[in-house]
Amino acid sequence: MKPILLTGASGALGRMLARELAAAGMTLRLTDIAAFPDAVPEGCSFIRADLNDGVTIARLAEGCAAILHFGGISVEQPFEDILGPNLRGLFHIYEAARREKARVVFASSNHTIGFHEQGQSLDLDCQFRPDGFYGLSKAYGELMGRLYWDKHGVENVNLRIGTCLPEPRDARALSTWLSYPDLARLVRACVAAERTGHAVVWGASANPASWWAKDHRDRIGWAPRDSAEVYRARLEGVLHPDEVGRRHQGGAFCVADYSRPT
Ligand code: 15L
Repeated sequence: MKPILLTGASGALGRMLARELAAAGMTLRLTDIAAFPDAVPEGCSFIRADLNDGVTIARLAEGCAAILHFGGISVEQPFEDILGPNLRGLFHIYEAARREKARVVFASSNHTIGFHEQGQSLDLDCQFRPDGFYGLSKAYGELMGRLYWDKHGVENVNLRIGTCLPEPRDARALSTWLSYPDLARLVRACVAAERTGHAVVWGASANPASWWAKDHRDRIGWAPRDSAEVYRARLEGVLHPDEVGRRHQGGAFCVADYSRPT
């Protein structure tokens, strides 16, 4: 079985995926700009690398069946900080995938659509409404996937991840929460799927309060099993202090540097 490259391996989701996917029998090549803080799972390797370094990324991807791209900046930051890891880095990932005929599983984000209002139901083809430079970089990533599928036949699954934490922490997450086990099963399904083409899947558990509807999950063969609803009593009063954060799906990310006159 060919190895799988996992970028962003030292982050919270990367560490969880490294553990779960290795336990499921995958041979992983782990990479991150930061050191890997855990013991490297048996049969796997870790190499420190910067996504800006296309030569190293190409070498890391050699012989891989898939690239699970969880690397890059994962929160709102100034444009200049996002540019290298999230835009140039993504180009290196896709060029490597093209060379290796590998599938890309991309950790996109709900912040691609963050300025849609809470309560509004969205399908996968809704308009991008990024809520910052981070969300904009994720929309760019999804479109990069569109381009490389249409032009080069590189398969890719774009996971529009909501709030992926061990437990939801506020009222917004009753709609956006994705449990760790649901994410691990989703990523395994993305690797195992026969054919994906260019696909978009909302990365959320089976939350009855979800704002997200149609996507390509049937093509991947995944259905979430967990639900944030069991936390409702504790969380429904935990609202963002700012009206802009309460009104929009992206929550706190919409508030950062917000200066639109009322
Ligand atoms: C994300 O994309 C972020 O990486 C994460 O830190 C959370 O804030 C999450 O979205 C969210 O929207 O809750």
